[in-house]
Amino acid sequence: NNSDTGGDGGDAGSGNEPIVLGFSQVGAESGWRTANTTSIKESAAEAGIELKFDDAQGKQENQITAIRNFIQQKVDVIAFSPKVETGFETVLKEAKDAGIPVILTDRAVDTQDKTLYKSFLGSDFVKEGRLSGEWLVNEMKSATGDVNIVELQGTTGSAPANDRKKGFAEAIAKDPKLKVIASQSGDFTRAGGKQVMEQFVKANPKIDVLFAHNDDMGLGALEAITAAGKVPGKDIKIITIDAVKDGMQALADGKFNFIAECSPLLGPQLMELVKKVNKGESVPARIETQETTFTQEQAKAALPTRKY
Ligand code: GYE
Repeated sequence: NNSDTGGDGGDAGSGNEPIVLGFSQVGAESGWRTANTTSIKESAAEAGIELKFDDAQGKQENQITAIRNFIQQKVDVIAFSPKVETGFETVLKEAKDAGIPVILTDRAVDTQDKTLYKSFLGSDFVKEGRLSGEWLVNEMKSATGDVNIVELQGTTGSAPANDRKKGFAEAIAKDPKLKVIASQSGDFTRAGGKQVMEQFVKANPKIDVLFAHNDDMGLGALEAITAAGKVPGKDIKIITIDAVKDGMQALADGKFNFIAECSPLLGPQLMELVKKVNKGESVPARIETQETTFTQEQAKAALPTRKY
């Protein structure tokens, strides 16, 4: 356990004192993020864990400050969803030196030293990109001529943007007529998706497919596509990732064509991990979220019971 930190909460979890968890959230950029925040807050309350929640409002420096504050407050466990993959090494070392275990949720960091965190709980983003690409390869198997694809990337430098791009590129490489003609970040937001898609449709007379790294950017892009006189889901096929309610609705309505699911409901598994690392028990270094994919028909069937 971490009772050697010398903090007042050093015996947390052993008696009446609740475990104190410091959680640094990236921001509130998407429907996914909102559902993720709700899941974490609700699960902490259910598990009897005292949550210190910080919203970094999309800024890495705010996340670093929040983590430093958690260290100073001598919380029992720190968890966070790192905005980008690089630049967290120093603050992770500070947590380790203070004897406070860290759990990564949702997004990974790119560090050599794997002892800087106890576990990484989240999705396989490369797989999400690959499943999206594989669907497209099959969908376009009898198409003739070039298939022009535009890509709306997530936040630059984030694990989901890097990995989804990679997985998609690998899958579509199997069919040389599938060509990514433009690829740019829309920062995982609706406004970003709309703005970048406006530029895409202006610059490219023939766009057959949009691959958006999340539902929100795809939803923003719908407006740009319609404004350009094209029919989303028909003239331009749309693939997204997440499967939040608004995305699933667009899929059921025939405006999107395919979604690879990315579950934001990480709270319950995170609280289990928090309890274990607080007791000093060993935990798996990597815990992968279970996910599926949705076609338009599958979205229609799933929507009535979809929780977020
Ligand atoms: O796909 C996107 C959100 O990190 C998995 O971040 C998460 C991504 C999610 O803004 O909608």
